[in-house]
Amino acid sequence: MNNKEIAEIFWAIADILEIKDENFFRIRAYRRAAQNIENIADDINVLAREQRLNIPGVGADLARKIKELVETGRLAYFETLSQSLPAGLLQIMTIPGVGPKTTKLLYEQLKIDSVDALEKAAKNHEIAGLFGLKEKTEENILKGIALIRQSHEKILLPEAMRIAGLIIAEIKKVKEAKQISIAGSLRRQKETVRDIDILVGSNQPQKVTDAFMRSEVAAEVLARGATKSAIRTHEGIQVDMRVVAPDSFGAALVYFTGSKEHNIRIRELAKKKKLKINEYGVFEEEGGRCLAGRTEEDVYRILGLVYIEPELREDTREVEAAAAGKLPKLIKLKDVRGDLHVHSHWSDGTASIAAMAAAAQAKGYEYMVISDHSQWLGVAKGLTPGRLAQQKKEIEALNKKLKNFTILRGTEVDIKSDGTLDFADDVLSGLDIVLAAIHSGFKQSREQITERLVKAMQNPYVNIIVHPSGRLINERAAYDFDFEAVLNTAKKTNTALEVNCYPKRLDLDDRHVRKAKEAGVLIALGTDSHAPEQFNSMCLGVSVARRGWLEKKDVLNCLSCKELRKRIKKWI
Ligand code: DGT
Ligand code: CA
Repeated sequence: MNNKEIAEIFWAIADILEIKDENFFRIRAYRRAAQNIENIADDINVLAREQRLNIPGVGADLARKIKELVETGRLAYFETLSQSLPAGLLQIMTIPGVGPKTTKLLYEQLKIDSVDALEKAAKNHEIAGLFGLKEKTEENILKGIALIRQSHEKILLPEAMRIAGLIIAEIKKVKEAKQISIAGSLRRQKETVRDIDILVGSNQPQKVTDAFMRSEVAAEVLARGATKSAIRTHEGIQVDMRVVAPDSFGAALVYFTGSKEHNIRIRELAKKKKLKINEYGVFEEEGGRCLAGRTEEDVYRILGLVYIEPELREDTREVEAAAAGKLPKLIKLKDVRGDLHVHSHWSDGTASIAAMAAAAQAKGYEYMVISDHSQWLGVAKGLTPGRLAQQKKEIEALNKKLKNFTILRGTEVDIKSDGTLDFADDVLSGLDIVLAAIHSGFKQSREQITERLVKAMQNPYVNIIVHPSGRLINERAAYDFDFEAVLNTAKKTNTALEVNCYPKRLDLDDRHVRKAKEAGVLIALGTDSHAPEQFNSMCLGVSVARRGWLEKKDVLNCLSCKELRKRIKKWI
């Protein structure tokens, strides 16, 4: 079981305990542990095996439960607890606005034990009148059910960025809006976000709020206050907007960008300096004089810190690094000089190599790697060695014509279920660069998958492992593998690991990336473009890289084409 699966069991336990009116502190303990298990980069299986389960919020009892889950894949306590409740009650609790108390009431009074039964009761107006529940509650329940059916999924970063862009364009038209920014997890560029947060600096909140409500993306107004309002978009996404005085904008931006944990950390720091920080500014504890507030830079400076980029504000040692002047100089999109993962219509891409090269050149790149699939992947029209040789002629002819741009000849060679590669070494040796990936056997054991990846990296021609964890956001969890072992081998064999920029992959994720950097393993950014417009997703990979603390020097494709060729030489 991976970290997420174990965390989900803890979340579920907390929900069940809440329905059962159990001790508040116990419930909170499970939620805290679940959150921390989700947030750590370390593989919980490794931690359990090595008796290193010193995760915040995980005491002896929870550690025993984690061990049981890791060793047996089951938890007797959870099974017994689940059986004590009808299964549908847990689903009912996920409906917005329906908490454990209402769930319990509906079950005890109306025997409602499933989302379907709840929908029926709300439609038949059986709920209004029940212990103070109103007709409005029925409406809200029906809306909530529609919402959870429509999107039980988290919002992907590019979708949230698109919607935020539309709203900001609308607010920009209001001349009284002096400063505008995204905030929250979106500004921190998390791979998925729960909602969109927008912050505006203005002395005329009314006018700004009007523009927000008028925006074409708004389907429904959820709240409208003097400085805080919220809408729901046609896609069912909630957007919160806050308007603050321009003099407080910087302090408010720090506060509403978060993360909550980062805010707590800087509040502690302020306290040590006898200062008070909140969304209005930084104040002297004695006397209350305001020392900073208009810009984020001012706020951090008064606290004795250099500016901390939003992507780093996760309370993962960034405050200490800022105090010591040791923050990384984060990679930027413009530092990227080529795309390392591109498909053409030779395999499952939609466009010719020439069209893909033109699109890459339009992005300002010096090179791209054509990495069409290998023969085993029949569904993707994988290339045989014969077709790969034909492709070579086309690429060589194009390279002769192209100015200031090089098409590197590569492959995305399949790592077969026994860990052997889909092309023989003499085929691989003729290429400029070799990408290797797993496309099957996701359910193999942890040992088998790890062995496959390790074996692939030990091949003298493999330069990059692409989408190393195999996850698809909202669809498929990563396969189980020993990331530490992969990092060790990557380091030893001079193999880079990819951050695949495809919005549903973003694989490796930010936490893995940080570990790779710490282990001295290079990261390769690849869009995995199958069509010219997909080159745009490089910015998502850059966001993951930034969240993983990467600098230009940590990323393979910040090198020039010449330097790249030199760097990828293997030494085993
Ligand atoms: P999300 O929306 O779950 O993807 O993540 P965030 O970080 O955008 O969370 P959200 O929307 O609940 O709140 C936005 C920011 O507001 C959050 O990052 C930090 C700040 N914030 C919210 N609630 C609290 C709080 O209770 N304490 C502190 N210190 N900050 C808070
Ligand atoms: Ca948010």
